[in-house]
Amino acid sequence: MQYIEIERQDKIGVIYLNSPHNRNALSSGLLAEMSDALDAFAAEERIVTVIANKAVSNVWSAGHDINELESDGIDPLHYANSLENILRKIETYPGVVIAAIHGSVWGGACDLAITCDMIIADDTATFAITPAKLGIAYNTWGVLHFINKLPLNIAKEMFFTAEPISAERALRVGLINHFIRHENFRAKVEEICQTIVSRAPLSIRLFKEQFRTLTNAATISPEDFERLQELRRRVYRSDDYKEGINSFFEKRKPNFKGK
Ligand code: YXS
Repeated sequence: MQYIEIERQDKIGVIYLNSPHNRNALSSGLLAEMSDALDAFAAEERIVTVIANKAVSNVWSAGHDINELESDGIDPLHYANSLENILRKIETYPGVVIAAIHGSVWGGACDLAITCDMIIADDTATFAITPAKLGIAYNTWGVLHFINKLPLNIAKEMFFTAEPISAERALRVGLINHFIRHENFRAKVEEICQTIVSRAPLSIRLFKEQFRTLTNAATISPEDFERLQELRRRVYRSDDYKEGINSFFEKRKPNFKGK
């Protein structure tokens, strides 16, 4: 594999993000390999899958691969986007998916981490959701992930400021399950995995599906859905979105004009 490494330990599967040249950016190539690994672990009935990064990197993932963000008037986060596909695959995985976070987490990778069933982070971890930095029209399903996981004011602060929050604060606000000093991190992840492996797998798979179905039960009218889509369309067709993308590659601050 070119972008990830995988390990198998009895009923546990481990996916290591391993694309250091672009800080584990969630490229379609990396996401395709992650998707195949999740399919293989599900077929092998691995009741726990861990998504981690090699400790050598101080970035868990830099988020969606910005090179692959469409900016020609097409929705960059449409339903069939490879990141959206992997989020749905994590949500429907027949077992527990744990994000083991060492280093910083950015943008769509933050959505991926909170879509996992649990997050265990060490003292180097930070979390940022960054569409406002790039002028991106985040998708409505993605916003719902943060509403389901966080107090509304915290979710709003993260989206409006696009600033990272520390692991300590992430624990206080309930974004992560455990905040572990780096030296004890691997042992804690292993301990939690082994506890889950020791429980009844059929019950675990039932709970996973019950949580997913009930969590996604938010209803909005078709008219409201279309209205939000139109608001998103105005953003992803804006000059600001193009400015956000260009500023990243030109390594300069964006100059947003609100149009
Ligand atoms: O210049 P080279 O070729 O060496 O490449 C650089 C970066 O361009 C590349 N890289 C990325 N490439 C594609 N997509 C990315 N998201 C991305 N991030 C980084 O990796 C090489 C090393 O980057 P550099 O020099 O900045 O590394 P660093 O260690 O100084 O800083 C690490 C980061 C992660 C703090 C920094 O790279 C960074 O701020 N990256 C962008 C984080 C971000 O804003 N991600 C959001 C992506 S868009 C997304 O996820 C959603 C759609 S949304 O924004 O809506 O949430």
